[in-house]
Amino acid sequence: MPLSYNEYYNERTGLTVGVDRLLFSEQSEFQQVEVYETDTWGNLMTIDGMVMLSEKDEFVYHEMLSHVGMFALPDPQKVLVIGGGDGGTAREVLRHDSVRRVDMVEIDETVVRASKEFLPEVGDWKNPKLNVLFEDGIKFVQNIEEPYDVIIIDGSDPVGPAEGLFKKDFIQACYDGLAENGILTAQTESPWVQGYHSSMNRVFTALDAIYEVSKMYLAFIPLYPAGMWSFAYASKGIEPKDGEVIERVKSGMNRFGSHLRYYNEEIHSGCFALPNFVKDII
Ligand code: SPD
Repeated sequence: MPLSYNEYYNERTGLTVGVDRLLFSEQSEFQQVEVYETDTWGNLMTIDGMVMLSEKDEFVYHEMLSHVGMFALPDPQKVLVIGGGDGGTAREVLRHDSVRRVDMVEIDETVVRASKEFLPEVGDWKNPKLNVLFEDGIKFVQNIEEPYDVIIIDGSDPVGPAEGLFKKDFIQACYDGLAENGILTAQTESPWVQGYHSSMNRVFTALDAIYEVSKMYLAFIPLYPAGMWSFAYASKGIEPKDGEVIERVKSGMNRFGSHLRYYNEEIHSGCFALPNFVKDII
């Protein structure tokens, strides 16, 4: 019988992907990291049995996690990515000419090693502006000395090492580590998975309390539970749909929009529209 990878997000309900081979499997100090060759989605990385990315659909997540926040500022120079060990978020951030340095703080070197070998197109690893640090992102943000223009939280799900990324203390430390007009974006799980509602609610309650502006936005990612994914945008004052921001998105699309496969000006404006059942969660 052909092999399948299954991720169950509610007892017997979940996602099935046809698998041709297991390419990588390692229990690191933190988590079980695996990469499969699939019949439909290219190579697929999982952590503790949950899909992190596939070669075919990763562009949606990484473009949305990066550009929605990056375009909010006229000149983002210093960017911090917490997690993001596959390199996809940093790759998108580095498309912005104003960026001078991206610090990517990944707790688990296994993720970077597996990505470089089996998802080689995802990261822009040779870019001299990329600085990879193998540290605990939660501790890192507590000791930021030179503030960042943008902080992006690209962690795994709120179980295991990423649980603390959904807590108020961490969200406050990110605020303290941001420059005057700083922007935060974060992945905040699928609105269809009831088991994550309390984490989602906790994050948005903290963001509302700490940041001047906080909003949820959505994208459609086929290999994540139920295909709908939420993200947080928070800032010290910049509204994501201000006229100036929209103008910047337009001019950005002229510069590098042809490399993007999901994000565009219409998506930027539309992604903040939330269905009522999603509003109820937060
Ligand atoms: N259940 C999926 C959670 C995915 C969060 N991060 C993915 C990492 C991709 N850079």
